[in-house]
Amino acid sequence: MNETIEFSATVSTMTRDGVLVVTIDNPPVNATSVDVRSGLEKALAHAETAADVTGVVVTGAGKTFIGGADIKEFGKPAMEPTLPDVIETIEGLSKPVVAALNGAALGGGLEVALACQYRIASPAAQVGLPEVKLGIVPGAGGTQRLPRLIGILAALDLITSGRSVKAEEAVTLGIIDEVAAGDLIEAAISAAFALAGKPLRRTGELNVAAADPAEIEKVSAKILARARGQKAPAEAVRLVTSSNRPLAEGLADERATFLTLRDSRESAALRHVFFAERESSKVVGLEGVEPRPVETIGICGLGLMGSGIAVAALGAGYSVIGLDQTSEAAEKGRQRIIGLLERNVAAGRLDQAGFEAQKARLSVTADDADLAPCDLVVEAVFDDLTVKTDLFQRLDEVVRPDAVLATNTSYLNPDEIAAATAHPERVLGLHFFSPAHVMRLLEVVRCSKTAPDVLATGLAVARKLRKLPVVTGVTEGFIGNRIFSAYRREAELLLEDGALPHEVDAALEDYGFPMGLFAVYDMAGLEIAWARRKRQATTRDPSARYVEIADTLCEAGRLGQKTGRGWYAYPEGKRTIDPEVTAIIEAARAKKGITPRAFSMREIVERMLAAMALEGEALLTEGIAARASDIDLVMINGYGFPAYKGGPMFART
Ligand code: T1G
Repeated sequence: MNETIEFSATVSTMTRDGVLVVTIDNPPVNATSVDVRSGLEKALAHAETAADVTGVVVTGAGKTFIGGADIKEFGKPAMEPTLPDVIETIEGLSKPVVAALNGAALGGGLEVALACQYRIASPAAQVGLPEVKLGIVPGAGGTQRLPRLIGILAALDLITSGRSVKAEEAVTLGIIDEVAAGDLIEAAISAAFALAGKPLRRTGELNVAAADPAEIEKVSAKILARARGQKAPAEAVRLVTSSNRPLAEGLADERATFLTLRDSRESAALRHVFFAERESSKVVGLEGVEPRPVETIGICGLGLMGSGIAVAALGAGYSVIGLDQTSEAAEKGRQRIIGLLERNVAAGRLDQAGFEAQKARLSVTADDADLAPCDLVVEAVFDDLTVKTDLFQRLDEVVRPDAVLATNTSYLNPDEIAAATAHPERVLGLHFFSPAHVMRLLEVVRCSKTAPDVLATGLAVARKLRKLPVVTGVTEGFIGNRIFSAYRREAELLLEDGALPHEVDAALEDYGFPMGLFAVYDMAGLEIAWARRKRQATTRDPSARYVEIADTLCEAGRLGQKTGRGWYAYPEGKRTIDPEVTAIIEAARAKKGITPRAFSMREIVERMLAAMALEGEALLTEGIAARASDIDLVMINGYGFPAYKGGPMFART
């Protein structure tokens, strides 16, 4: 190779066989910051004029090609050259430019690659346009060039879902030309060498393949329905479906749309969520603490929750030993777990070989002693203190003293469970959400005696399970259920003050919750909260306002959907407003002498948000949650709070 030329602090080149190899080195993800853009411009200008350069290869240092635009630069004044400028230079170069995708090419990274004349990837590479997940549309040609390469329907799917695809699928779709079998850079240099002097295939000059307008219409309608009023997916649909027009016109429209969305509240909220997710695993006091190694996970209680946890663990590569009270119950649990795995196979999420491998890593038993090999045991038995402490005391007898014990309790005090064991420092809470193999949120409960490496183990396992872990201190209901209780209480106060359940639900759904609170309540069943209220009755502040409506419903046997009636009635399974409930609410108001008044949707939402934020503040003051953004993540990933509103703590700012 020739000598290295540095065109900027992050862009350097070497020449080989007349091919200029341009490497972007801007850790952590080679984002296209201004230094990268100006370095690329200079390197490309050099390639254009240097007589000894016949072609160019663009690649990234480290494990990413280019992770996209630098999201931290959003909101700051734009600096020249812009990414579209650089991309125009790439596409207009008189010499072939080959993208050598050494890793993820996302957002602006894929847009750079799309403007190259040839794309070659290492097997580990992945490509995608995740912009909609940040509330924006691609801003450097993605919506115009991708349809030119792969057609409108495939581009619609990728751009409006934001999903990334692996190298093999990217070849099948036509996004990239080749997966390099051997050395990527060697292969890219050969490709550039072979293309030199030949007519260049410029993506921007290709025609968008004709597609069936009826099909486009159908797919677009589906996407818009799923977007629930979010702007970015709707704009992405508009830009992609109109890509069959002169490139310059499409690019100008795309850029203007991108800039407007970038400055929107929706995008600010989603960027907040992006950084919140990376922040949440940074736990004070755990820097440099090594997690304990975990290969085998024991799961006690193979009901719905335990089975879901087992499926998540098997999918992450762990061996699982399931324990239940009798061999019949254990066998039933095994069948349930296998049923869930089979569903993954049927849905195409798991292939036959994967299914066999996971099945082979699963065993079940009714004998405590069989849990001896476990590195971690998670209990998901009945939420009763005696049942759980008894189980943990039995586990003390059979598992190694350094194995970690986790309780999945929702409402019990895990400190009390830990205190009943021989080694409370190895106990923590892992609060999964149901169904545990689907829901991403995992509250990791730091008990008063939990050792740092035990907490680190909980986090490491959570990440391997591909969950989103949020650390919480001990309090009744942890972060999520504490806020949810405050939210529910406020909704019930609203009923007493004059709103009806369907009005509260309509306001919440209009705000972006997938389902209103009372509908959720009915789906989950009213009895758990009822039992809790009864438990708390003796300690409740008698001067605090208490709404009895939910108790009256429960006493009338209205426990939700499973009893056919709750906050709503369900004739033939269809949710309908029930005059009986309205009468109960009216009676409750009359009993307290409350004159009902009307509430606007906006007022309802404002009161609900304020109640959540207030409880969030309390959690921060008490040190239960480490940061406001953790609370946002919990509510978004466990309770249906719309991500594009940023969570209850972000929404109040
Ligand atoms: N900008 C700024 N910082 C970023 C970043 C980005 N695009 N991507 C990641 N980081 C930071 C992140 O906060 C973390 O920081 C560190 O990098 C490692 O990230 C014009 C408009 C590339 C797959 O949406 O999906 O292009 O916490 O922990 O698991 O159309 O990061 O260490 O301080 O996630 O190895 C589109 C977002 C932008 C890609 C790597 N691009 N990134 O995953 O590491 S918009 C994206 C990712 C755009 C154009 C537009 C992932 C990754 P810290 P990490 P990872």
